[in-house]
Amino acid sequence: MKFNSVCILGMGYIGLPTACMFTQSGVRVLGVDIHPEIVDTLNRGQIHIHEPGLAEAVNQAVAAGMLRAATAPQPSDAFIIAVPTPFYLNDLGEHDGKSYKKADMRAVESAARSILPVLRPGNLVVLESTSPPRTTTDLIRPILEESGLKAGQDFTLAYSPERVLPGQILRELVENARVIGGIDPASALAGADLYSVFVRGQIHQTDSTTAEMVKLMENTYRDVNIAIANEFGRLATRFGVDVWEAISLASLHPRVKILSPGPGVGGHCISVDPWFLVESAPDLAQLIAKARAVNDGQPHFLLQQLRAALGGNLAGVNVAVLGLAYKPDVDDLRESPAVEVAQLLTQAGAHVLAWEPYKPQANLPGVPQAASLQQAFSNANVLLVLVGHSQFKTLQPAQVAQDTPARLVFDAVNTLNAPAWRAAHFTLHRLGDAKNQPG
Ligand code: SAJ
Repeated sequence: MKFNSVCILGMGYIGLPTACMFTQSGVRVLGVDIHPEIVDTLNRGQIHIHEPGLAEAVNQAVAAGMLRAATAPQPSDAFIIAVPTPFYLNDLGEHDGKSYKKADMRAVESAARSILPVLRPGNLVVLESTSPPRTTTDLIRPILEESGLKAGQDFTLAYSPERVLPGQILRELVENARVIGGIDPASALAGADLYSVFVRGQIHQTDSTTAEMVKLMENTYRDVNIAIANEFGRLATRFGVDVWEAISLASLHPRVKILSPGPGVGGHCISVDPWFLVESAPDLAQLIAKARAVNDGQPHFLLQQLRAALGGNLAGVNVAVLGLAYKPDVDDLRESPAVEVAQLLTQAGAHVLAWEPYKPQANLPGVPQAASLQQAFSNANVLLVLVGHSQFKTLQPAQVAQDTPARLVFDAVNTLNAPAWRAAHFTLHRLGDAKNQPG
């Protein structure tokens, strides 16, 4: 099947780079976004998000007349839905008296509905947004069939998850293996034809529900593995063990690779996607729900450990919080456990001054930010490292000792060179290390 034009709904971290990939292979793209200011920015050849290489790609695509943006879809050969699926923050599902977070499918639903007036026989529709199992068949299909056209007969319909890592999206979109699940084999084939326009990795065809599960399984697998690392950290604390030493020794086993404990799991994927399985089958997804609870509880565990290191009291302590991002060397604060730790500290009466090199002015409630690392250091009683940013790894402890009155350091991500900091007369605590406890 040949595609001359594609309409992509949702001009975010996935939709916009995907649009550029199509245009570079000669396919015209209409990028749809409900926010008029995003549409205007794109039509000027500019971008509203940060991703290496994207600004140039959009500029070229718009200048060449291959990419246009609009607030509503227009007739095209194929439609790709790439809008966000967050979860409801307050409206929780329930099972057995327990509360669960629920996926917010409103953006996906209204994107699908907006295609109705322009859906034509012979079209392909692909959902890329991370979604609970059976969304393509049970939610998208009935909406699209309100057009009077029949899926699998008049148009093809598929699900294809994105698996790219922020910071490397343009490369990974092309190189990563791609899974395309159709509501029938013809739909999977049409999807494979569409993505083979720019994908150089292998394209695997399957059914749509399997493809939905694959994406959720990938991120759930990682979440559960991080949860066990966090639980090992808690156990090590109980038994007087250094979890970092124990993890490196256990990982010498040829079939064992243990991830790292930390302040918790953040970002918009791994801390969210497991809930899509839990909400769909709470009676079955018990380990997954438990892993979420362990990871969500990690900021509280960290606070308890810090309190103990400070001799039992957080009130009135000046804490220099180093790092707010959800992981090293990104500017993304979404669902970041570091932000939660900072807020919990403020609630506990500590005076927080946070330094986030990638977002010095985030304006978060309960998280006063320093204008510089030096300012965060200047009046601190304790330095709390929450993210393994390169800037923190390369700190020189002898220099820091001159910049701060603090002599207590708590490293929640094992990113500092502990012997060097101790040699510079800092009292260094590490999350999950009860073996090398100072004092
Ligand atoms: N984390 C730990 N310990 C570890 C590893 C990570 O505490 O050993 C924490 C990180 O600090 C962070 C969170 O987990 O807070 C998630 O970080 P990550 O690097 O594991 O994942 P993301 O969210 O940046 O990207 C993931 C990727 N999925 C997998 O690795 C299975 C990526 O391929 C997906 O495209 C992306 O989710 C997504 O969009 O779903």
